[in-house]
Amino acid sequence: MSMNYQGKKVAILGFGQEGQAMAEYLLQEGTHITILDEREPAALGEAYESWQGRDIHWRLGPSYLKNLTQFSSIFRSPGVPLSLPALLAARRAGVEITSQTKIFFELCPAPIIGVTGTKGKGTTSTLIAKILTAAKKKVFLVGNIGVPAISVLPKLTPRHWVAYELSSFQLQDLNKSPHIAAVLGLTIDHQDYHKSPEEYFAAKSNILKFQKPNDAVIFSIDYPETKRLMVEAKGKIYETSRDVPVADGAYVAGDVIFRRMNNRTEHVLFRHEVGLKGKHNLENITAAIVAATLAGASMNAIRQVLKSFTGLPHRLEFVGEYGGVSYWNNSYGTTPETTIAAIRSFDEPIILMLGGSEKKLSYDHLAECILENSVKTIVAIGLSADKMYAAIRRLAKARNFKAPSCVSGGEIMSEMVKTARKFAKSGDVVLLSPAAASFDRFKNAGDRGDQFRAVVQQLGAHSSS
Ligand code: UMA
Repeated sequence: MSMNYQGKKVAILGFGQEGQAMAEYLLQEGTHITILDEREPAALGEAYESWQGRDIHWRLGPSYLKNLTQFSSIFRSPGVPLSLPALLAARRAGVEITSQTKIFFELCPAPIIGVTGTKGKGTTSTLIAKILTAAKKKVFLVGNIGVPAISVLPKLTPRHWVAYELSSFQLQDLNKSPHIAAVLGLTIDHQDYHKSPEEYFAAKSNILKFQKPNDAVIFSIDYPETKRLMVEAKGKIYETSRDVPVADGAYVAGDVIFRRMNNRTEHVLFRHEVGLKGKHNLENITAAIVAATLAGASMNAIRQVLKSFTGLPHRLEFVGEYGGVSYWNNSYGTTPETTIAAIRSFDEPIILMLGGSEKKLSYDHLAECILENSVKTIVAIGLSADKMYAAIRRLAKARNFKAPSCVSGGEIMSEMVKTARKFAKSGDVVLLSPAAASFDRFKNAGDRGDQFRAVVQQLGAHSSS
């Protein structure tokens, strides 16, 4: 028995990807499991159906948080806020509130490379995993990227590596830190979930807070909120920057990406040789170079992957060029900052598909970026677009600028793309980068991006026939 949950009465709170993987693991351990989820069986659908006949109990629907004190432990899924009053009350009554991430860190026999940041963590952890694979190391890519870590635990040995994308939701109650931690750019996000920006940054800091002196931490020094965490570092500090040379780490100077580690400065690649588009990706690339080097990857493996890897779906993904207009899917641009980074990646005139569900963020910086860059038309595709456009108009008026025009994209993706296409001329870019979550009109950000890609490709099929 690897954990003390055998024969215990344990609840799994949230039956999504992590909850199901946790249930699978605990069943092998002989735990008495109850599934708690706000969704009713019909809404859980496949997740409910496929688990019928297994030795678990269910408490679904509105009363799912009642009587939590009957459990000795509760495994919270990342999407369930730790600040739920019922959870806090259960903890006060002596119930252990834990998570899959915590248990994984407790039991993992392999060294972990953890990556966090407001954006870019998926791309960076993927790069690290790809480089380590190219360097002939055995590596598992897990976490927020969409692979519950517990599902790979039985396969791990001390000879493996784990590249772990960690969100603030997963880090929030962690009490161990990875051996190598990378903190990318931090800006404010998830104010619909976290109580305050402070709570969000505190959650992020857990990635380095419990490190040991022989661990390592990599900071993106271009971000004040990231730099601020340096005082908490216990391990050796490395830095990355896309603007200034660093003493120990990786950076960009002019057209060249450099690695400076162990008192040696080496030219890694020219910027144009790199497969990933966008200046913001230089932040991900420099962090991946340092992390992979610390894990023992060769320069050859680093160069090979940086040249060949062109990106993940929904993260500034090139979809196609039709009628001289190129279409880019940045559906994971769910914050103003990611949309700002995407806009800055282009010099061409942009038709920007903007808006989604409201997250109570400020849109002033986004407005500034839109006015100062090449956005010529905004296609409103979600509820928050009105608030965003109001910020743009307000700033344009104050500065005596002309605001780009804003048109409604309608309710469904095919209408949205058609509207964008109507306003695009040859040489323009159509950019889906909503600066907002997707829950008003789509299942999730992935669904929004998949629909965009499908509609655009259909458009391409028509235009070439
Ligand atoms: N639920 C409740 N009560 C609540 C909230 C949710 O009962 O208050 C239930 C829902 O009805 C649902 C289940 O919990 O049935 C969903 O759990 P979840 O939201 O934790 O989602 P999972 O499917 O377990 O996926 C989680 C991560 N989701 C979130 O953090 C919201 C996935 O990150 C991650 O890929 C997966 O674990 C594997 O580790 C997604 C994400 O949106 C991509 N992450 C955020 C982001 O990247 O911005 C942080």
